[in-house]
Amino acid sequence: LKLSKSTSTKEFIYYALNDCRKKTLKLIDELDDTTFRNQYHPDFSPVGWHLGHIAYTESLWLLEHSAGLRCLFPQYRKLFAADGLPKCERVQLPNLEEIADYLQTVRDKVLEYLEVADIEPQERLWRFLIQHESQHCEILSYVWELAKSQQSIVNSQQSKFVTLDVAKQAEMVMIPAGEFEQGNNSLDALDNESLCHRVYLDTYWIDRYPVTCGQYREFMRAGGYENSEWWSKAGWQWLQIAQVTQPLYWHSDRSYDDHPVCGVSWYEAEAYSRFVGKRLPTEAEWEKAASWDAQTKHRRTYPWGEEIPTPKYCNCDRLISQTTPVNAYPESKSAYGLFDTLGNVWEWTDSWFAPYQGFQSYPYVGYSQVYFDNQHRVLKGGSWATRPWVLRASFRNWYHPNVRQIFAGFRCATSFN
Ligand code: AVJ
Ligand code: FE
Repeated sequence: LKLSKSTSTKEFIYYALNDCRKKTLKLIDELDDTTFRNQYHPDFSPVGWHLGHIAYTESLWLLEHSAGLRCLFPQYRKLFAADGLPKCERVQLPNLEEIADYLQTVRDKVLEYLEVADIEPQERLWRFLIQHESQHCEILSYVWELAKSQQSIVNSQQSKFVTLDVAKQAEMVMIPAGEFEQGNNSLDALDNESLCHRVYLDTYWIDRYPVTCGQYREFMRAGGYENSEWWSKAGWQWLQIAQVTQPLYWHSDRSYDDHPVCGVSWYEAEAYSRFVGKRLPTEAEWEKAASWDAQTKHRRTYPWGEEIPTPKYCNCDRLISQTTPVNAYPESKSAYGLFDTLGNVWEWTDSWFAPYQGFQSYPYVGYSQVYFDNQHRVLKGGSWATRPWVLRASFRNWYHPNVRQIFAGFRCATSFN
C-alpha cells in the first residue's frame, strides 16, 4: 500500500497494524527462552510479559470495549493487565508459542472486526493501539541491550573516523524571543500532547546537536563522577547509591566520539550541563527549537516538515540497531537549524511530566494521568529503537530521573550567551 491523500482511514489503519506487527514478530523470531522470561532489571518487565500485554490491550479495547465481544483469554487478564501484578511477579509466563498464539488469535479477530467497524469515531483508539504496541516494542529493545550488557556481548564494530569536528559539536543556535505552538491536537496525538497551546519564551540558546561521547569524555576526565560540585543534591545522592562512573552504554572506542552519549540518567545529564556552564532545556524550549517555523509561524509535525520519519531523516525503527553520529542526518534539520532531534537517542529535558491546559485522559487514566506526580522528567525525540508511529516533535516520554536503560542522551541550553 502506498500511502496518499486518498488512502481511506480503514486502509491506513490496516496498513499500520500490519506494518507494526510485522516488526514485532521479527523481534520474536530472534528470541530464546531465557531472554523471553528473564527479568533483567526490576524496572522492566520480562519480554514475554510485554508481548502478552500487547495482545491483552488490543483485545480489551478493540474486542471487548468496541466490538462488544467477551474476553477471549480470561485466564490472562490478571497477568497482562497494566494494573494487574507488580513487575516482579510478571515472570510466571505462558511459553513463547502460547503468547504467539494469543497475539495471532486476537489479531485475527481484530482484523475481522476492522472490516465491519465504523472506523471514523474510533480512529483515535486504533491509532493509540498502534502507538501502544510500538512503545512496548521499544522497551523490548531496552531489555535486549540489558541482556547483552549482562552477557558482555558488545555490538560488533565499526572503525571509522569522526566526521564532526569538536568546534562544530559545540555549536549552539539562538532561538529569538517569541511565541510558538506547543502540543498536538491531531488524531494520532496521545492524551498528554493535547491541548495545543501558545507559549512565549524569552531568547535562549540550544545545542545544535545532542551532547556527544567525545564531549562527555571531557566531563569524565575532569573527574565528573568524583566531584559533587557539578551535581544537584538529589543527583549526588543518586550517584552514591548507583555507584556508576560512565554512561550505561559507554564506548571507550574513540570512533564513537561523534555519537550521542547514550544511557545516562537525568542526574548525569544535569551534572554534565552544569560542568559546561549550561543547563538542560525545558520541554518547551526543546519543542520550539525542533518544530517551530518562525517564517511561516506554523508548527511542523517533524523538524523537517510533514514527511513521515524514514531512514532519510533519522536513525529509528532499529534499522541500524545502535546510535549514529549526531551529524549523520543532514535532512533532519529543523527550521532553526537543529539536527538529530528525532531518533538516535531520547533527550532528557528539565521539565516534569505534567498536563497541558485542558488535558483529558485517553483512553484510560493509567496512560498518562497517574504519572503527573512530579517524579517523572520529560524526554523528547525518540531513539534508534523508536518506531515511526511515535516519532514527532510533540511526543512526550517520561521516566524517573534515575533511569538509564532507555537509550537517553540530551542536549544543553543557556539563557545568556
Ligand atoms: C510512555 C514509555 C513511559 O512504558 O510506561 C505503554 C508507555 N503506557 N503502556 C510506559 C506505555 C502504557 C509508557 N512510557
Ligand atoms: Fe501498556
